[in-house]
Order: sequence, then C-alpha cells, then structure tokens
Amino acid sequence: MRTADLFDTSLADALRGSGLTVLPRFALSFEQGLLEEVGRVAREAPFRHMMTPGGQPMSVAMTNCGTAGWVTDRSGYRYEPLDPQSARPWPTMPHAFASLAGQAAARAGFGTFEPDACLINCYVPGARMSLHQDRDERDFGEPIVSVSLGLTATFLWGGARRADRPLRIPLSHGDVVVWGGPGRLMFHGVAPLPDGWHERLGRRRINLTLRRAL
Ligand code: MD3
Ligand code: FE
Repeated sequence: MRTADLFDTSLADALRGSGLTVLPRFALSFEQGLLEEVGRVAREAPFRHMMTPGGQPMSVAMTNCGTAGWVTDRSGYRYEPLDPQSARPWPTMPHAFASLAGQAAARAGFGTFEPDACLINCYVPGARMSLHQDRDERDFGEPIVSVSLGLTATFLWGGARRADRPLRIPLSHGDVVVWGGPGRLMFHGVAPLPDGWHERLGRRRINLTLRRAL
C-alpha cells in the first residue's frame, strides 16, 4: 500500500529529475542502533521547542548532534557549535548516522558525503512543519539525507516558489530520502502528523536530517 503510493507512476514521473531519491525502508536494518543513538543524544541534549524568529514556539521538538547544530531563536536561523541550552558542544555524531548517510548518498549517485550536522526532529500528532527552504548551510552542492522513524508523515514537496502546489509523499518507518542537485533549494514541509501508534516509537515520528553544514 505504502510502496504502491511511492511507486505510483504519476508520482514517480513527477519526481524524475527533481533531485529527490526515495530509498524505501533503507534504514530498517539500522533500526536498533539508530534508536539507541537517538536516546543517547536526547539524554545529553534534550528535545526542545525552539522559538521562531517571529516569537512562536515550533510544534516540532528538536535536538542536534555533530560539530554544529541548527538553532532558531528571536535573532534568526543558524548553525551553532554549542547547544545554547547547556553552553556545551552538541553530542558527537554517531558513526551509525554518518555511515547510513554515506551509503544512502552513494546509492543515490552522489560521491562521498561526510555529514557534520544532524538535526533530529520529533513530531507528535498535530505537529507540522510549514513550507520552507533550507538555506543555512554553506554549500548547496552537498546533498541532505533524511531518515524517517515511527509514525508515517506526509512530506510536502513543493517547487522553486512557495506558491507552487506541493506533491504529497508518504514517509514511513525506515524510509530514507536523499535530496540534492536541482531539488536542494525547493520549498518543502510536513503536513500535520495524524494520530496513530507505532510499535517501536509509540505516538511519535522522529526524523533525522544529515547535512554538511560548515
Ligand atoms: C528537501 N525536515 O528539518 S526531512 C528540516 O521530515 C525538514 O522533519 C522535514 O524539512 C522532516 O528542514 C523533512 C527532508 C528534507 C530535509 C531537507 C531538505 C527535505 C529537503 C532540503 C531541501 C529539500
Ligand atoms: Fe527543511
């Protein structure tokens, strides 16, 4: 069913050449290690609802690992080497994260990919991410690898302009997506997470985004 959605010919046609490669269930064999490492990172740097520059708390709770972490507050969006909440460096990037990202990027046809930052997003039912571009990284030539865990979300894949009507792509537990080339600066977001229950993660969706930030 889910696979049928992903490989629905019209969706597949629409995605061709857009710089997006979906690797269904690619992370499943890494599941146990990934979940243990997410737990370790979250003990050192707890999930928190960051403030948008406009002063609203985000519905998605976030933390980071690696040499830089993505943050937002009243002064804007940026990467920071220290967790502002503890004033200590973010937890180190687990080898399992970097290794999975490198293998996924290679499978999608990119060369060597060595991420230095991983943003970890935690969604509960109702949490969403409105359409945005990712422009805080130094080199837009580097791909981004995302790993979805837990409840299935509807990813919104827009165009070059915010007003372009987005495609809806279901992303389920273990799905990995590599975004690069022409897709790197597209508008994208996540529809409000529907209620549900996942056997490993319960009422949550966790998304890892692995990036070369610096
Ligand atoms: C497409 N996160 O953290 S991951 C984000 O599911 C973000 O939590 C979403 O958008 C999530 O910025 C989507 C997939 C993703 C990440 C970066 C992209 C897709 C992207 C950058 C450019 C184009
Ligand atoms: Fe994004």
